[in-house]
Amino acid sequence: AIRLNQLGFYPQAKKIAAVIGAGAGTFRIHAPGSQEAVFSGTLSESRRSPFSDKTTRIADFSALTKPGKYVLEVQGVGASYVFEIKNNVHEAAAKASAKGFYFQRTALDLEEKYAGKWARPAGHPDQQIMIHPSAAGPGRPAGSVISSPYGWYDAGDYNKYIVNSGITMATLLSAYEDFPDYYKQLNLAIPESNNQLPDLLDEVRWNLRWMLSMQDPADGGVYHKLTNASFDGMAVMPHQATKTRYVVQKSTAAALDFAAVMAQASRVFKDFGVQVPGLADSCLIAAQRAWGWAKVHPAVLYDQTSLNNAFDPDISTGAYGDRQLSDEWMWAASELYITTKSDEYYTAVNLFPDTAMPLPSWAQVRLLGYYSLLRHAEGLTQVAQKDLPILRQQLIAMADSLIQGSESHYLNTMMGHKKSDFVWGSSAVAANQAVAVLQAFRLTKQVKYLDAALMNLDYLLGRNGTGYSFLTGFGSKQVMHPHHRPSVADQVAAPVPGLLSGGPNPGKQDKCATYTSDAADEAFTDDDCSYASNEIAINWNAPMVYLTGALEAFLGK
Ligand code: 9MR
Repeated sequence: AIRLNQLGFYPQAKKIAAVIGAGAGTFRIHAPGSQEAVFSGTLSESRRSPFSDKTTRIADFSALTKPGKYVLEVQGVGASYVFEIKNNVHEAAAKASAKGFYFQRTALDLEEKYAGKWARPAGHPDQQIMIHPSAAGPGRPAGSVISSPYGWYDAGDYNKYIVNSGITMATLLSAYEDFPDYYKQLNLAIPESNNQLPDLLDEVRWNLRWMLSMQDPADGGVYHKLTNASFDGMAVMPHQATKTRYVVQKSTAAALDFAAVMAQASRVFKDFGVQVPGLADSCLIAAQRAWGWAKVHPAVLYDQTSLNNAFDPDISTGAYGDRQLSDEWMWAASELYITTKSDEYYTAVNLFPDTAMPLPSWAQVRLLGYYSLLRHAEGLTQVAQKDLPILRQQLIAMADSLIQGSESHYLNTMMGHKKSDFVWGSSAVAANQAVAVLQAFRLTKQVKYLDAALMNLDYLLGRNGTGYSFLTGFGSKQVMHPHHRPSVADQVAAPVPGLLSGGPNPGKQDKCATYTSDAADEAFTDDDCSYASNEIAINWNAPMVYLTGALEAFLGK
């Protein structure tokens, strides 16, 4: 009943627990095994979850700053898990969530010295990929074969999707652009750790090389995904999953997301011309060609139903079928403009059609471009200068509206004000809200934004309606059975670490029998049948990397 960040708290930062079902009264904090209180306080007034109707009271022990191990106790309710107050309290989580991408790598043996007990043979070399009839083009007829190796598995399945790689890569590259000093020293213990590139960028490069191979050299178009015709069974290790793989139809969303990522990657890797000669130039050329293809094909949607009506074999894996591309245009234009400083990209698209500031997701990438414009504001040309102060204000207003109401909220988080926060992958909503307010913190240095980001990290690590810590391998009440094929198939009891579970989703599209609640904030089951609430995915891990890295960079010592 006592929900708190199960990893713990920074000595100098805000410290909150939410106590479910508590009456008015006090709470005490003591060392494990001791009865001597080192801190005591009064619980807040009662609040109510609008979803489950449960009541909570908030215990605020921010004033306890002394490092150590503690237990929080409330009479009549019980005691919390043991938690710590210490410097760098999220360092291990920051490393593990980035290392989670290493565990998702295709085409590489995961050796024991890097992967520990999760060592496994390489899966999916992806050097013999069929051109699906929907993807046929000059020089690449249906049934011909291309090589498209490397990259990460998208999620609990073994396919590789350009659209979802888009926001994922942007979030990781942005973490690097925002915190280069932090990432230059962060060692992820991956095979490339001893080279001269920051480890996070080595990891990004693994997927970048795959993405580059998804562009048709003939016309610059980008295949929407590389996939089996249908999902594999659950108890299959990567190297055992050997079904035929295809690249399917090119799409405008894929081309634009690809263009945006390549443009951003180009400027990031430009600083490493000695380590990765030519990569920055290759990325920029690839970005410009994809943009050129999109201009000629501005509205080619990926619609799996129509594709299956027209071509064989049928494809039934993840669609990532966005139908609204204005935000993809804004994002690609922004990134190409920032990297090239050519005004033609800035003016090619209406970057500010209205004042909406929608939270990023795979289907909504407008803010990825806005974050980048603000990040690089100082170096931009005249054409952008009139817009930047307004954009800055809008971003701050968005952060303010995310924060608004948190103080009286039943968890004291930004997450969970609205039922619509609990979508498929709700953990990424919490993480992306935090990334948004961290942009406001970078712009203003107002601590309320940093606090709000920390509150949402607390949500992900235990202060939530389920009581789970959603990052595998971390916390006292851990997710043990994510919908993640290697974790199911590998005979190791613990799941692959550093992966963020999707989190509560009242949609329950998987129809698993083991859910115990219909409430939006509780509709979660730690069962590998639950792809709708307990899968893991690269686009959810990436904002967790950003959030934990940012908090360590700002609050770690
Ligand atoms: O994250 C995606 C979510 O927004 C969609 O509602 C859902 C259904 O289309 O698909 C999710 O993405 C899945 C993808 O299609 C296939 N790999 C696993 C992804 C996470 O569940």
